[in-house]
Amino acid sequence: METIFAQKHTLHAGTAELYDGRLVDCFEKPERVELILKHIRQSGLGPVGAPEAHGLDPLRRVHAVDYLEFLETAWADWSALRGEGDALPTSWPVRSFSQQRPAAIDGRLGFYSMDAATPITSGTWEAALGAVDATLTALDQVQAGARGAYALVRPPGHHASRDVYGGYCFLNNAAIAAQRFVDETGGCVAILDVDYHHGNGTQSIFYDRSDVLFLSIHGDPNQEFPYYLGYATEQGEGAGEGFNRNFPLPWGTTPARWFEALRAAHRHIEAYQPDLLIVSLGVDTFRGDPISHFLLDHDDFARMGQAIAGLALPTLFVQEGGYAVEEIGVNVVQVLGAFDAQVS
Ligand code: SP5
Ligand code: ZN
Repeated sequence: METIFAQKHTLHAGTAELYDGRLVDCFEKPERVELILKHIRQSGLGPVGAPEAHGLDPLRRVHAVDYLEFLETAWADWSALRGEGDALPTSWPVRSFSQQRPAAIDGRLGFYSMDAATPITSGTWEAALGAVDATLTALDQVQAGARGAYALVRPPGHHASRDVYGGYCFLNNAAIAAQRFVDETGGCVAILDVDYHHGNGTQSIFYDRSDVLFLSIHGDPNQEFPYYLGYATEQGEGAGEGFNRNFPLPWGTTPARWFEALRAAHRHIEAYQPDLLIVSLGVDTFRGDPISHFLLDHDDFARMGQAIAGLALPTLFVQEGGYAVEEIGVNVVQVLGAFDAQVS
């Protein structure tokens, strides 16, 4: 299948994140997608294309206008006061606080964010726009009849909700693609999120809707980031009742247990009969991932691609997490190559 890759990702390169009580090098770094790209070229998965500009309208269908304005201007406001260091929030409007937006940039950083692991830098906004354009260009290919397409993007998207960034995510690439497909075709979409972390942003964006089914297999939020969403009891609300499915799994989850959850998700997708499948493809379920605790091995990623192909749906793969940089390319190509082998 074709990969769409936005070179502009290099504009987003944070220095540090707050992790285990220390500022450490960002896990979400440019080498991630450069190494995936290198492995795609070596393995002959297919051509690599560039994104086409899709403008800001598709973003506005998913994200709040004030949030987009904040993201676009945050670096200028921050750097005017603080110089060259990355913008990181340190306080948040939690229970008992007013929910009004303060004027100070430090206050707005907390107002629009969920963690202190997601720096905003000089090029964050441009890089995030490039990721959306790449995702929508890959979607165009699927809408034009390709059986599958892959958006090789960063920053990732699935933790970003309508007006909150965090978990290394700013714009929800997969959600923007799903909304774009619904708007253009009137069809319905299933989003299968196989990243190790719960896709809280995607869930919340579509929580009250029946035209987008969201399913996520992830570390149990009782134990794992993002902690405050991703429980099995969250099944949608209003018109969306029954159109959200979570499969939380404990640290140490084996491939056998993980694939049981995938089969359960598979049955829900088959019953739903969507017109498009979007896969939020995080490979941080790998046993060697430095921040995660599942035990999938290289060959399990091929099994994953095969199983996804078995759904027999037009499929858009969107890159999310995966932090074992040496092996990230192998694991991604295992998924995509096995998908291609199964459908051809
Ligand atoms: C897109 C994506 O994969 N985002 C992941 C964001 C994870 N952020 C930090 C998680 C911190 C978990 N703390 C674990 C402590 C045990 N060492
Ligand atoms: Zn993740």
